[in-house]
Amino acid sequence: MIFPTQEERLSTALILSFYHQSNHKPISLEHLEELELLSETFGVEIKAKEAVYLREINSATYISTGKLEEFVERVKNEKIDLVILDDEVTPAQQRNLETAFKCRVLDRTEIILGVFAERARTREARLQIELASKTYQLPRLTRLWTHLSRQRGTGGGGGGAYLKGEGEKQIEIDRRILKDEITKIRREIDDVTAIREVQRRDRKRSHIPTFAIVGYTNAGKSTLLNALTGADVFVEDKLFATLDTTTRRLTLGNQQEILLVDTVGFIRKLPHLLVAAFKSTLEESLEADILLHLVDASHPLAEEQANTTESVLEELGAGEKPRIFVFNKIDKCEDPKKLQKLKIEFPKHVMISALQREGFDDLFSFMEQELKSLREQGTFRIPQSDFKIASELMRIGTLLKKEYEENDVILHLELPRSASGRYDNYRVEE
Ligand SMILES: Nc1nc2c(ncn2[C@@H]2O[C@H](COP(=O)(O)OP(=O)(O)OP(=O)(O)O)[C@@H](O)[C@H]2O)c(=O)[nH]1
Ligand SMILES: [Mg+2]
Repeated sequence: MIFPTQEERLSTALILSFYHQSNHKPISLEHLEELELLSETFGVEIKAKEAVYLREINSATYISTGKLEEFVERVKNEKIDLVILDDEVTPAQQRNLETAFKCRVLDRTEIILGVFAERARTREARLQIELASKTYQLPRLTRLWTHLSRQRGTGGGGGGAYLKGEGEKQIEIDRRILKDEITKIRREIDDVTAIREVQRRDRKRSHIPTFAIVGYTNAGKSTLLNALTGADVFVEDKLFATLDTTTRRLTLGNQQEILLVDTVGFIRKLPHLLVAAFKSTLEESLEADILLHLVDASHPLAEEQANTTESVLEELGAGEKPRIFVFNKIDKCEDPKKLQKLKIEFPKHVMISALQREGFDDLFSFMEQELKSLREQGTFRIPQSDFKIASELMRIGTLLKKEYEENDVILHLELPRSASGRYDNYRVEE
């Protein structure tokens, strides 16, 4: 894994967010706060932070010259050894900034990649993240701090982190090493994916309808799963507490059994390179019948977070999946106007507090309703010669009653509306 390196972990950091219109300062401050949480999860100590107004972007250094001088001074005086930016900058800008600051500069993407690298559990997720990290690193190899052999601890210890005058030749070698590694990881991913595909095809599709809890990181997804099912998923007031999926059974008020899946959270400006990694982790939830989109309604940026989640879902091909918006943390919603706006924007919603276990009855009846609209009951008469159809129906539906008449079998089932049309030839009126 390329980063975070041990040195970066022990760093003290200056974190900066940016806004380009003077009235966007409050939003920028919220983004700064999120970056702070992310950076802390990454493992660095925050020494200074600022939301910076940039009238225009300096093409060489991103930050305007005057501002940059100011921050360079601060970095020097406060003995800061890492600068973290909320915006993504070009490899050249990053290089120039590192030269100016005389310390390492990381952007948000690298921080997110680092957090994921640390927390991913499954082999596929690890490989995907490694691929993303290395692909990200490739155009940035000319930077001062990326000499590979040093990071692997084989480059003869000692010496400061400041590698002045690394030869072009070394960079060329590093680039080749990296490219080889990328090819190798790609191949490994292909292998893992192939195995998973086979497993998926073999996996007997469960008759039990599945709900996936999706939503922005820290919305309270794991808290909800735990509260509803008595599961014991790790909950933390940190970003990306969950990176794996957990599935539990749950019985709704009408005795309907369902499966509930907890998933990794989403985040704004999710690095594109990580979408593939997300996809593999999210596969189970993308196969769910219904999504519970959990929103931290008490968060100042609740609306932005909900929209971010929606666009990532779309990117993952789940834009059309039926969903219920679940407004969580209703116990600490202080701004009724904001809540009202959220309600108008997402009319199909229910309000809960996962922590205080409030609103669960409403949530259950919403879930029951939604499920009903997706499934229907039907009776099918199938001749013995079409035995395969009967077993197919029993696999995709829930069998309510089975009878035999002469050589036919009569099945009463509840099954997904999306599938039932295919069997119209066998359907009988009751
Ligand atoms: N006040 C309040 N806090 C809540 C509620 N639900 C969850 N929290 C808190 O929100 C924080 C995040 O909860 P998690 O359940 O870890 O959130 P998550 O969505 O699983 O987060 P990630 O796994 O990081 O994406 C924790 O500190 C919870 O105690 C709620 O209804 N009210
Ligand atoms: Mg979680």
